[in-house]
Amino acid sequence: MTDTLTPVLTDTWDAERSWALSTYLDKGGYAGLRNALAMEPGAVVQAVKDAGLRGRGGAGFPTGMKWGFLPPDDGGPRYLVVNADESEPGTCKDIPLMMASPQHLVEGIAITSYAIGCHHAFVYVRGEVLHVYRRVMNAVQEAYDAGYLGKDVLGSGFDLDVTVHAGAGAYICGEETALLDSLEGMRGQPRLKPPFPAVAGLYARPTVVNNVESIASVPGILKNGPEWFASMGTERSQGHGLFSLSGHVTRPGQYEAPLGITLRELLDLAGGVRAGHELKFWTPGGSSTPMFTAEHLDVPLDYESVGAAKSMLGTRALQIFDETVCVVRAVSRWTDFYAHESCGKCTPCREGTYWMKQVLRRIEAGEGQDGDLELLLDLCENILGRAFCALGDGATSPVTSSIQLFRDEYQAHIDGHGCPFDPSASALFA
Ligand code: L3W
Repeated sequence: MTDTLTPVLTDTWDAERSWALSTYLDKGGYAGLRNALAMEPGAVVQAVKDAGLRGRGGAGFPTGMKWGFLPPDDGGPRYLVVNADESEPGTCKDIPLMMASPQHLVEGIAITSYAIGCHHAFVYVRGEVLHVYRRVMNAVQEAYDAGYLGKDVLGSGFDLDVTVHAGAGAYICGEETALLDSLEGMRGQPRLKPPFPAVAGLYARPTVVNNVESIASVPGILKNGPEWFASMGTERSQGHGLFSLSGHVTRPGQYEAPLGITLRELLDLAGGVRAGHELKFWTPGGSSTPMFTAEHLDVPLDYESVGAAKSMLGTRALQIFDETVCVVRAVSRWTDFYAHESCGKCTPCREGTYWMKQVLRRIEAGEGQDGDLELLLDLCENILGRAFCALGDGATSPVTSSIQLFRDEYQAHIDGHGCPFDPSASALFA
């Protein structure tokens, strides 16, 4: 386990059987659910609003407010769907969380479902990670056996069933409406919004879609109170979060810390950039967030400060690249990913990511032409804000930000008819 400043979601990760219900109960697990069941559902929603919890899946939308968007109960079903389709390049927090301590998520599902009046919740797990799917299934079964799920949860009269569903392995299914289509058995493609899922979601019924870490953060709020949660972080980005350090860092892994921590502080915990090397560029929240350089080491990692520095906090996926990495090569690999994962529904994303890939590939291969950088920026301009969902916008971030920060390096590939870097020195992009 890595160092952690706020051991909440990571509190059992060092235990031998960290994932077991008994380990979770030893740490006071399910006290939040007991507290919640003694409250009115509306008061539980209010507690999450007061805590200031914001969505941990990338967008940072206020969680309690999202729950509050559900229309009044009309007697029909309403659903909670947990987005566990983690697949953004660099993003690696929900999968470790579900592997190490899935009961945080299961308790969060029970509390959230009670708060919003849901009797059937779903967890949509990324298709490729069978071990995670099994681990969450096992955790759900343990919770059923102990009376935390099923009929008459803890004698409260509240009934809740949980279905764990494995997707088929498509990045687009992390987009909430494509996820709902996939869960309904259709090909996963984004739906037009509005209506938002809160109004017409799964099977056209009111649905809350939340990220794994968002839901896993709910038990702590109900156990310790909203003030406890709000006392961590910054004024408008409250609470704790998982920061995932990967790439050229001495001790990569998950660092749980208050929002507003800086990369410089996180690197102190993680042993710094790999020995003998220096930071060249990094992503604050996965490949879809505009990249930063060493100049941004002291930017507080909260929604407002990262936004003010012209990027996004996203999923706090801090990918660290040292001076051995060719930025063109890195961006080219990410663009391959977006082109491959584009669902094809809208023209700007389908065609734009394809052409960005072609142009980046030729620059990388030493066949770049004068005007290629303008062409890339023009392609980005024609995708940004014109694509059907956030995937298209996200695909432009690494391209535009890297040209802005490393234009000379791109130009050197074009003028020198090749890549000046030795790929084996970085040992990251084979
Ligand atoms: C009801 C309204 N609900 C907004 C809800 C909406 C959604 C949430 C946020 O993308 C970002 C993306 C990735 N009534 C509402 C309303 N909502 N207005 O609020 O919505 P939105 O559209 O701002 O974001 P999103 O579509 O959820 C998420 C970025 O996160 N990201 C994520 C990467 C990771 C993955 C992955 O690994 N699966 O996706 C990283 O930066 O690019 O910009 O629930 O319904 N009036």
